[in-house]
Amino acid sequence: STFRVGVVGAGMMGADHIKRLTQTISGADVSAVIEPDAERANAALESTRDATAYMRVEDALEAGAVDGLLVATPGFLHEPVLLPAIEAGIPTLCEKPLTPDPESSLRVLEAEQAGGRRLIQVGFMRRFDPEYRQMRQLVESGDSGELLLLRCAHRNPQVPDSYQQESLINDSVVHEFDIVPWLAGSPIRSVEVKFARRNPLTPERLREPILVLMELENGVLVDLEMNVSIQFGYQVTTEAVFDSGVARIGEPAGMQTWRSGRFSMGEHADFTTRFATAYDAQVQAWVDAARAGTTTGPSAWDGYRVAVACEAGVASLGGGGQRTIDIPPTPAFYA
Ligand code: ISE
Repeated sequence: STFRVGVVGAGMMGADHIKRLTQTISGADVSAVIEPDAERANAALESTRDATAYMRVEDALEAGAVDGLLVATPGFLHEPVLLPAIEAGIPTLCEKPLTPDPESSLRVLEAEQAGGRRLIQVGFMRRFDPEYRQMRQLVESGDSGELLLLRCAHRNPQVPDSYQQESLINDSVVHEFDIVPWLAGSPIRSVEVKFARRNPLTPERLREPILVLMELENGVLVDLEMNVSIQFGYQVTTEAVFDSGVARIGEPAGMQTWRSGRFSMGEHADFTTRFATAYDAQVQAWVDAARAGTTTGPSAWDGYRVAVACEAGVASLGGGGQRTIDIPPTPAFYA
């Protein structure tokens, strides 16, 4: 039978997921849209087959209207949705971050463990991107030798008014805090933020681009250029330096054009197209696992690890210099 999904939050991400669940994902359908804003809720309902709108997640749970929840509200609204979902034993795909700080992430972990089984997948979709997966395989295979360095760039053309200085870490670098240890097979030991010369096109309230330096437990050194006012397009690249070779992902792909003395290729304008394949694969993997009664992908523990890294990153961004990161060993429940 069809897996009935309640989508919580019908903003940009929620609307994108509703479209994906309705048109692309097999074995699932949107049965509920949980969104207090009537205008957004109605717009979202129009792109579903026959979903019902609810004001609060508790209402959808009590009505027995959902088999799974996809949470696409801002991070500070995740905990009040995750706790009742866990209580009701409902598998949940939660957009990043799990929650905005380590303390609230711990509360979610404790509730999940008390419930006795894993229910949460965190939306670190890069793990489902084909090129990231290839690079991870290359690292694991040892075909190019030992990994020494990762040189990352995360570039946005511009950011919305709601984006604040700390969003550089909590909204954007949050992705690298998940994917870098996953690629390199080693946790982050320290983080340090440096400021580049300020981009004159950066909004008044922000100071960027920044360079984020990470040292991993296994000695791999990582530098990340985080840049959110670069205008030309959306670009997320990684170069891996091995003892006897390099590998690159995230480069422009597709048709090449020669015209009027110029050579060009297309570039992405935002993350919905850059990571479209990753989002599709992520949501399909979540649905398949939930229907089989299991979980897959990044866990709530991964969400907690990243929240700890973000706290250190924000401290360094605020002038705290190099910060060490201490993460307790992974509990057996999440191993
Ligand atoms: C946004 O929230 C995302 O998740 C994007 O992947 C990232 O590139 C952007 O910087 C964030 O604001």
